[in-house]
Amino acid sequence: MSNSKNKEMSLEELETREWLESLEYILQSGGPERVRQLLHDLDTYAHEAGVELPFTANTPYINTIPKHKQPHFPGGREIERRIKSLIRWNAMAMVVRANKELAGIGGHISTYASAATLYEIAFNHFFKGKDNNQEGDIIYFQGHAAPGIYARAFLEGRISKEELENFRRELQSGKGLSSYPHPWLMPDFWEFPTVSMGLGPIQAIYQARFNRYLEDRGLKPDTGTKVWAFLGDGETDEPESLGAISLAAREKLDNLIFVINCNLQRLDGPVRGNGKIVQELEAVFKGAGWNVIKVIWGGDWDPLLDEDKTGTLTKRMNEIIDGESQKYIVEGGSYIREHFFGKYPELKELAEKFSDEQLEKMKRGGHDPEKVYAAYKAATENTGTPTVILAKTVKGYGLGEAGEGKNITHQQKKLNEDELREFRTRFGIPISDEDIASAPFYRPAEDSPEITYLKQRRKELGGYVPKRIVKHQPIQTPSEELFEEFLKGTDGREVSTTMVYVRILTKLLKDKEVGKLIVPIVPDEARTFGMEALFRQIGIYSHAGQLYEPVDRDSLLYYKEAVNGQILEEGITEAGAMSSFIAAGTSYATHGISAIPFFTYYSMFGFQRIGDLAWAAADMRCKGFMVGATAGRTTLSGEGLQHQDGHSHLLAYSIPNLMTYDPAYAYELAVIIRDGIYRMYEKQEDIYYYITVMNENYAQPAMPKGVKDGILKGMYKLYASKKTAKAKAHLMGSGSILNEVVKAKDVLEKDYNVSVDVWSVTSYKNLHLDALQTERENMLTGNKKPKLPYVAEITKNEKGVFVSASDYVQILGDSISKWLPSPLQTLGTFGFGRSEGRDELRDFFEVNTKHIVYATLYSLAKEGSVKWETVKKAAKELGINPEKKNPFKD
Ligand SMILES: Cc1ncc(C[n+]2csc(CCOP(=O)(O)OP(=O)(O)O)c2C)c(N)n1
Ligand SMILES: [Mg+2]
Repeated sequence: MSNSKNKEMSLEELETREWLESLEYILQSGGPERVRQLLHDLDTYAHEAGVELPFTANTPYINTIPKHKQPHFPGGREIERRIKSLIRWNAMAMVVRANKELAGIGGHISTYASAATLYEIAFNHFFKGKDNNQEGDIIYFQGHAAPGIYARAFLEGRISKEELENFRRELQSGKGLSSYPHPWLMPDFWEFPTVSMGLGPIQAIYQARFNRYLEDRGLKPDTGTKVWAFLGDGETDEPESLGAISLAAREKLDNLIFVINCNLQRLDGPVRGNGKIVQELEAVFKGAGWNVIKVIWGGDWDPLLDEDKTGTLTKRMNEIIDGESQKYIVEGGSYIREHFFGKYPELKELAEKFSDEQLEKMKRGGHDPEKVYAAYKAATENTGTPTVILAKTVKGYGLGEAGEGKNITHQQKKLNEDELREFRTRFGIPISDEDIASAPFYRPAEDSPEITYLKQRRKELGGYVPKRIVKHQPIQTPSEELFEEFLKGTDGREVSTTMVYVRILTKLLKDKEVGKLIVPIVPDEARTFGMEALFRQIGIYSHAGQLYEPVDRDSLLYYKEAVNGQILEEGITEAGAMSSFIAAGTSYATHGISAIPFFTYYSMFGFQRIGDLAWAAADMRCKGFMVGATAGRTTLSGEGLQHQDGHSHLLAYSIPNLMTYDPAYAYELAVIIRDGIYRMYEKQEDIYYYITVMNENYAQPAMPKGVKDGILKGMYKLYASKKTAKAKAHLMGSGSILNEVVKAKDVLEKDYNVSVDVWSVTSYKNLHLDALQTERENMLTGNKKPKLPYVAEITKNEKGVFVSASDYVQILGDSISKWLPSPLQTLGTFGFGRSEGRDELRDFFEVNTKHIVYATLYSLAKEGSVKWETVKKAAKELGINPEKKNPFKD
């Protein structure tokens, strides 16, 4: 190197030193805020001068809260450690015992083993309970950690030994415990199903937002309740886990805390072997505007960090990748010395003060109660942003040779005697060598210091968690009068069921009793459904209010955002909107407020897109109305293959407690919605609703007498033919296709001398399930005089053929054919949709008038009441083409 180069280098060094000294001076004289301002100004200056600065959203790979800022730990370290050890033991034992009893029954040991400290600090110091009418925290426990939560409840005396014994054996006599958090199965215990990964985090975000909504609308006070979501680091791969985090920051949800257990492993192996999951998540959450607290190193590392004057230790911490971190756990002390500390002489020297055993025992942050406490305290006191705690832990912590840090650990369900003994000794569980093989449960005496402490802590925090309590009172169903106008028909005025639905919703919103409880939810489609009048009428909820003048301020229906707005306009996120639906639909339990959500969306983007959330809603005993608009494969014209829905009712069929309806007329819709409110909110049934509404305009008829019961049960006779003829047909229609059926009746009666009765089928699911249940009952009771299912009962005296047509797949109609008095010909819309007009689509899918007429004549010919020549002639007259494209395949 030349002399001048040397000189240049030292000049640079000199310059750097001068700058640093100035900065140090500013720090001393003006404090951190002034430093921040100065750096910001420098940054702006550099940008303006065209200097591109490298972007990083990361801080060094060390704890966010340094030792000197750590608060005093108020708990009893030793007693809390003993309690935690007992819970660890029982959680492990319940899995081991269950699998001994019945091989393959499953369960997870290592998830809780890694998360025990994260939970115990929260249980002993943070989670608020619901006693004395306190609101309590809302906690999403990681599904796979369930054994630990049960084991704690066992120590608390809330779960018996027998129940622990029946972990994953829910069908045993005596109570069992469900594998994961399922409110459906344990309605007094679990509140939120989390085990389908990703659903917990997104639901927690919208829950926290819904809490704010209730507060801003004056439906509940702000009591400082926190929403906690515990999730795995592998779980963050799910799009739902991270997909809504920007909303949480935008809405300033400082009532929300994510705790991500970064044990670096998922099911098969490392989460980011070649990178660092903690750093990756830090950047993602920081970028989205969250308060990020990293808890990486335990207190054992603090003295080392103190001694590290050159920054080499931090540098080394920054260098290592997760695959290496995992290896340190599996290989132990001498390996850590050689491979972690051995890289730099300063670190090697630092490590010499410690034995291999000491190095091996140096904890990760997520296993250090004081570090975790500090993080939780900071999170609960943080204002203005949501917080995520990224806690580094070891998967299978304490399992030793049985799986600590090993790739197989997630699936480990069995420990041999040696491994059990080792576990026992490591955590000091008072179980003798003779007893160890059976991994017995252990609960100290009721008056032991452990039980006393644990109970006292929970008492001070407001009672045990998790606990699901339903506090709400039944509400009065809106009066018949409110719905009366919809029963009268429209006197020839053509309106769609979507328009009718919006009108019903509008009236409900004005109702004294239920109006304020209605929560309209839309994912950016309100205008599509003609709901924009609601914007102005009830406002769009926005915590910030409306900070701008909307461009359409002069119009009657302007886009009004308001702090007390009632509509949740979620933007283009069906998953988010569904999460809001769940928060609202379960608020009768979470808050004791019977919110009635109406989630209106493009029916195609419902169950198909967010089916798993709909399943979780069912598990949670969620209530409310999912309203699939622009429904019907041939009714929604033009939109084509991706939009035209002919199967959402099939998908909805699969959810056991979901009521589904495909109504055709205004009065049907009105009857169904009123009954829905009655059943869910007055009678308090744990069901929810899926109703499709269409955008085809037609005259809405008045409600015939005596059909209410049939509408609700799923089928009623709409028209009885006045014609007498040899040929008799029964046409069944649903949704807007019922109109095609009615037209077909006229053609058949006029042109082909057939007597036709028309039936409106509002719910094939109801009919089918009723039939299945009636038959089951007949069979199990060996009933010699079997009861008839509803559909069989109402059709038993009918003669002639049956033909059904709907805008949905044929299997719905076929599902009830067995209970009809004669064979059924089903027309439906199986296949891919097309961009086309309504008439063309109906012709393509063979659900229009002409195909219904033809199918009826064909059925009658098969039956023998119509001649085959008539069928041939009709085919010609109607223009039936046997060579036509097949909608199943084309
Ligand atoms: C949607 C979904 N996909 C897959 C699974 C199966 N599964 C259960 S646990 C697990 C790994 C979990 O890893 P992580 O989130 O890191 O949790 P840890 O047990 O390590 O705390 C997987 C893939 C699931 N429960 N849900
Ligand atoms: Mg993990």
